[in-house]
Amino acid sequence: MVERTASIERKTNETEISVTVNLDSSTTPNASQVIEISTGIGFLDHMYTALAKHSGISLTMKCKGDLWIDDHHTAEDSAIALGAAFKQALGEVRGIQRYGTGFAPLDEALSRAVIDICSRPFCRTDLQLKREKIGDLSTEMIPHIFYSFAVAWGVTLHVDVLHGENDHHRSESAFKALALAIRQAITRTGSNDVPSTKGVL
Ligand SMILES: [Mn+2]
Repeated sequence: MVERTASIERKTNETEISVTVNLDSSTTPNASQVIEISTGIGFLDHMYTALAKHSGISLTMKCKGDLWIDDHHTAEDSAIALGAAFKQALGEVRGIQRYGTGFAPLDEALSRAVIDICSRPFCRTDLQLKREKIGDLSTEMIPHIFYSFAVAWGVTLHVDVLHGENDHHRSESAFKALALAIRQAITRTGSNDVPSTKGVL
């Protein structure tokens, strides 16, 4: 099987980003998962690292953004680039599970993510984060990251934090739940079937 990979370069006046993904690095014999993230925002690196690790992909991401303004462009554009990389790596939606559901606890926090790789960009989140920031990442950017990622990839995504007191835990469990949902949805079925009654996605 050919490994599903993509490289994305995205440059604007606000950010300069390179992303590479390999969706099959944890399922291909003798391959190893490589994760190297550098966005300049420590907590964002932590979230993308968790997302990559638990979705079973290799991910390298370098982002130089205008952090002297704030974290907005870096957080948004890195999510757009990551979504674009998934879209490019998958190509035509064929021979994959398509739907994925993930539940991930982190101590007292529990999150649920449901994804449909369907070319219908939509995102709804209910995270109820209370703090202004976690590290150097504004909490208002976290739902925006999920939104930007989902729209760039062209997936329907629902992410809910069901329980939790600690905002670091709530956020991290949400990213891990998304990772588990992605892992399931991109799993190859072994067929070449388009997983839709329409015959096309
Ligand atoms: Mn953590």
